[in-house]
Amino acid sequence: MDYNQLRNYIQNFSLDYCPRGNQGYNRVLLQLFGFTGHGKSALINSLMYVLNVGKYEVHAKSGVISSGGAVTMERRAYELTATITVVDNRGFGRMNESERGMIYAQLGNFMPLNEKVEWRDSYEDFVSQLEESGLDPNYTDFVVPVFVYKVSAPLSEQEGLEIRAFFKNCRNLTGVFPIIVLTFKTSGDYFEVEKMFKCLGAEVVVAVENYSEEDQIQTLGRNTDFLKLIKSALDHVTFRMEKARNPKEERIERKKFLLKYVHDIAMAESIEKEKMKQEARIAEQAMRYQLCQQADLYAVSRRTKAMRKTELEMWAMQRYEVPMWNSKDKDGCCIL
Ligand SMILES: Nc1nc2c(ncn2[C@@H]2O[C@H](COP(=O)(O)OP(=O)(O)O)[C@@H](O)[C@H]2O)c(=O)[nH]1
Ligand SMILES: [Mg+2]
Repeated sequence: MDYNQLRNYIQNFSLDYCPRGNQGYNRVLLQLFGFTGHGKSALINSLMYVLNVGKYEVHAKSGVISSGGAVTMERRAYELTATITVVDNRGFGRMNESERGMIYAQLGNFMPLNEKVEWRDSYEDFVSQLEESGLDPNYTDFVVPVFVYKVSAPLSEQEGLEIRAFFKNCRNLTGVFPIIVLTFKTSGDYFEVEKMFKCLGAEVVVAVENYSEEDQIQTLGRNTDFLKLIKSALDHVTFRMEKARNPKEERIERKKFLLKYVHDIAMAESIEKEKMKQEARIAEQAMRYQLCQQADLYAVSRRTKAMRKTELEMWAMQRYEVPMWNSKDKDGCCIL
């Protein structure tokens, strides 16, 4: 497929053309997620710029606000074509367990679109949010997770392990292994980073240099990278749509996954709290025991001193017939 064919294929893609028809799905939802500042919003603006002929426009606000926080605090949907929509999810700082739960909830489409995303970190809040989403369920979106990562950001071994587990969960949740988009293509060694993500199990890694207000010159290669990204998402969709699907059942499965995930986190947290309480109790007991021992030793030493004092007094009395050892310390013992 040459450039124009690729672009037309994407523009005209419809789930109705899948081998078994749309099976109840009516939209492909490219769900972007990743660390704040890695270029999710810039990627959306670039995709719009490449797909819709015209001048560069800022659709998704990009950059960091003066207070230091991220601009994107809500899930916002942007229509790329009649069938494909891209979602700018709320980015995360450093992935902890509860942030990950919220990302799965966004990926699973259990959080409303175009509304502010509040991180819920209690089990009860999270479950009630899932229940609320059931009032207006969305099971007509075919979700493709897209992980956006800046080439120039280093990843520690520990973070790599966490991301590997995270990708696997994303795959279990959506049926598609996250597509990795490496941004800032020309600012680092993207081959190395691509290799690293492939080692973490990634199937598709696409490197792009996002367009921006300052840098809008389109080239064939740069545009093709963005089209390749969408094409590989559509290939995954077509592959999955070859099998019989049931959107309602798949949504129920996603919900079960999420409930189990947050339940396991809540259990692990309460076990951890109980363990900490137990350790504090043991430490207190040990401290008390030590204090008792010290008190005992002190008592023994007092007794010893007292005995020596008596012995010496008796000895002095016998020898000189007068008490010689009268000076006492504050505890009443003779100073020897
Ligand atoms: N040079 C360059 N800058 C980029 C690229 N992607 C994003 N940026 C810049 O990085 C900053 C953060 O990007 P943004 O899209 O807001 O990140 P988000 O928090 O993931 O949405 C913005 O100033 C972007 O213009 C890229 O591929 N190349
Ligand atoms: Mg953003």
